[in-house]
Amino acid sequence: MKYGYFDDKKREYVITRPDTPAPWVNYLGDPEYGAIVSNNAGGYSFVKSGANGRILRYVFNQFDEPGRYIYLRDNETKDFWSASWQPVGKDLEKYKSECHHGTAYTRMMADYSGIHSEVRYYVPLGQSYEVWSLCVENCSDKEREINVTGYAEFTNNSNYEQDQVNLQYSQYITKTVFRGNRVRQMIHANLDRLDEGEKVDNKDVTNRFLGLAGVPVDSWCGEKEAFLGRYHGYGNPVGVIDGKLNCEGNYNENSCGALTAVLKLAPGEKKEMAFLVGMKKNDEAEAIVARYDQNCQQVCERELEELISYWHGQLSHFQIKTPSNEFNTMINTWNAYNCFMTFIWSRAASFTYCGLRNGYGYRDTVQDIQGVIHLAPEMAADKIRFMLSAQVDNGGGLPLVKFTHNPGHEDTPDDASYVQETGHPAYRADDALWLFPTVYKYVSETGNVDFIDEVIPFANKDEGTVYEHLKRAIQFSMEHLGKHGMPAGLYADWNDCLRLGKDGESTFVALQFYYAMTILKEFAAYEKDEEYISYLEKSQEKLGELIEKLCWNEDRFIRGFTEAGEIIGQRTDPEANMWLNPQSWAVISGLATKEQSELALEQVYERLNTEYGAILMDPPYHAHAFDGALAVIYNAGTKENAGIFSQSQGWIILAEALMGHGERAFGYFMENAPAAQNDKAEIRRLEPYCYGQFTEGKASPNFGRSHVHWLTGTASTVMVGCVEGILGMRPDFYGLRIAPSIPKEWDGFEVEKDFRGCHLHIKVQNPGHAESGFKKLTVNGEELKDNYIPQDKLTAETEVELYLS
Ligand code: IFM
Repeated sequence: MKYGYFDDKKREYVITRPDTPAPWVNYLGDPEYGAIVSNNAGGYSFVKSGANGRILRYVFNQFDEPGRYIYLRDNETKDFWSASWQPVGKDLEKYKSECHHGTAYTRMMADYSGIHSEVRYYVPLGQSYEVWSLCVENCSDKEREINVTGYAEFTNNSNYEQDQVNLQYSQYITKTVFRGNRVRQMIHANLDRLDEGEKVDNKDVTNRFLGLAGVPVDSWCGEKEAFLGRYHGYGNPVGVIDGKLNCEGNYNENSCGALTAVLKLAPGEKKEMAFLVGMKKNDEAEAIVARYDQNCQQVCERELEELISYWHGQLSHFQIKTPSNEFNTMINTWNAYNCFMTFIWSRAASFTYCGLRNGYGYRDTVQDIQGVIHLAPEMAADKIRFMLSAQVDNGGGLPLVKFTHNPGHEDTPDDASYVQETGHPAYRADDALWLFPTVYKYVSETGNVDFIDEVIPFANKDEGTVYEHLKRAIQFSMEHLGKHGMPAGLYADWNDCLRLGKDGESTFVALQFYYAMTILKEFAAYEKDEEYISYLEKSQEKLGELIEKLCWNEDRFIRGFTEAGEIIGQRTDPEANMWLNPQSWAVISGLATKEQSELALEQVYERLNTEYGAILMDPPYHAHAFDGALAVIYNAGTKENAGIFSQSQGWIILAEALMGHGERAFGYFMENAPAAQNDKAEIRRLEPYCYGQFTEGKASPNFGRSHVHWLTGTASTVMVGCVEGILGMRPDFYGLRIAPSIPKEWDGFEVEKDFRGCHLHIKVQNPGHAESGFKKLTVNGEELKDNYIPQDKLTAETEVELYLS
């Protein structure tokens, strides 16, 4: 079933049926002011932190309520509806609507009883408040009097938990008043006698507002229950039914902002206005509303244009044209925007994450960076610096990097204080190893090899060059080896549900470690660090031999060893005998021989692949889980217990592509690509334009249903799998290799890529319908000897033509 379509020109997803199987949401704003809005206007806003800066209330797991509601009422018939289908939920035979989610804005159009409305929700670029820009038009042939009411449900406390559960406190600190064209909410208003900067019990007055610009306010309300009315709900608030709000504020109940304007519209006439919401002092709020009051339409138009041109500009650095619309729309717009959102928000705020995690997960964040390197490498570099500054001087990563991170002064998992504050009791085996591909990708994208000489502090004390940081990460793994001499599993590896312990060993980490040494050898060569190169060569050879000897099991790589020496993931195990990640990573790391790679990938295809992607392992744990197999707590076919863990899909795409298997690589992409399931919304449920953390596997009765939208490592790994793998864009320190792996049926494809200050027009031709390979490459008409373009061949506008066959 289909609920909408992609408008690729405008980079919008257009929802044509509002009764979607789940809230389909969009992200507005930036780290200063975040806002999430669903296709039915459900959602919330926050300043800096979803947990501690929450302005608008949203009740999780509760049918997408409340939200940024705009009600319309015909004062003659007393009939009312909303600018989004919900919350009033009119009969869809009579109520026609569209919701356009774009890059950092959402537009909703509705037509009902001869009245057309269009609301545009956005956060102006660089500002920390939000705008609900509204146009109401009378399309009927008689004059109409229409009440417009904007409703914003404020939290009583900026802390999400306090607002939701500590009612004996949070209700008694909040009140609202009216100020000309605004409802002003104050929290801890009784502290208003304090001087600037003074605090009582660390608290001062917090101010929020809902303002209306462009039209005069006729009536207002500042208290939720008075607005809704007891035994009423968001779909039939008494304030809207009555046609006039009570003009009273809140004192010791739930605060809200509700403002009504009365519009008299001649036939064909339209009126523009804007509701404004934020957390601002009274005079700042007054100035904000005033800015929109005179030329509301022009101001909003200009701000939206700025926003669109900023985001479209970011996406323009890498654009493709292939025979697959699904692939184009994901790479050009939606996967890319998804990558930016995970890059910005990590796992902080969505309809699944409420923001209570008070920091960045180390591995998640270092992985997320990879998804934006080809689009915004310098933005990525800043985050890489930040993550390097969260590496402990022993080389390990801080499992959780606090939002208040203070490089050089942090405590670590070795300190009880860190454990108590973050809930992370120990180091994880993989965290710092993610730095290797991420730093390598940044340096290769930009050619800025000197980056590795930049000095960056460690999290707890001291500082070192990026090169030194990477060496310490190697040292960390070297100092945490298990019984056989492979990297220990520690508290977890990539798989949070696999606790192999300090003497157990992880094949995945061993493969990451092997790969890390390959990368570091390249940096060491640049540094002319001969002694270290020979150390890495010997260590890598030894590790390689161990992995070969201990982990290859006829046609697959095992998953590791428990502390007791039990093998995980061997062919004969009754459960979890085939794991996805060790197979893909054996290829990505460069460890597996060609024969092993072919065999292992074939096993993945036969044993793990499904129509919605490859499952993480099989069969699911049920009766034979070892102590550290935490995945058994999940229902079979769910998350790490044999779910289709979508992040791993990116790695299998990459592995197949590296082997030149274009058909398979693209097949894996399509199986789990949101856009490719646009007509299966009733099965997938999640938005068809963003990735989810996992899809229920074949052991689930809901096979194909997907969960945990937007903020997932899937966005970046699939992006890398597609850009480096399928499209074959593989820069290194000194140039760009182009080695696509594509479906045979493609005649070719085109890429527009900004690269090191030049613009590349890349045309790949495939007349012989190969799935990979190389026949000829020309750069600005000059034929080169293979598929590698050295940096000195690049010109401001570089024409590249590659023949695969
Ligand atoms: O790798 C982890 C990630 O850090 C958090 N979500 C689950 C993934 C797999 O366990």
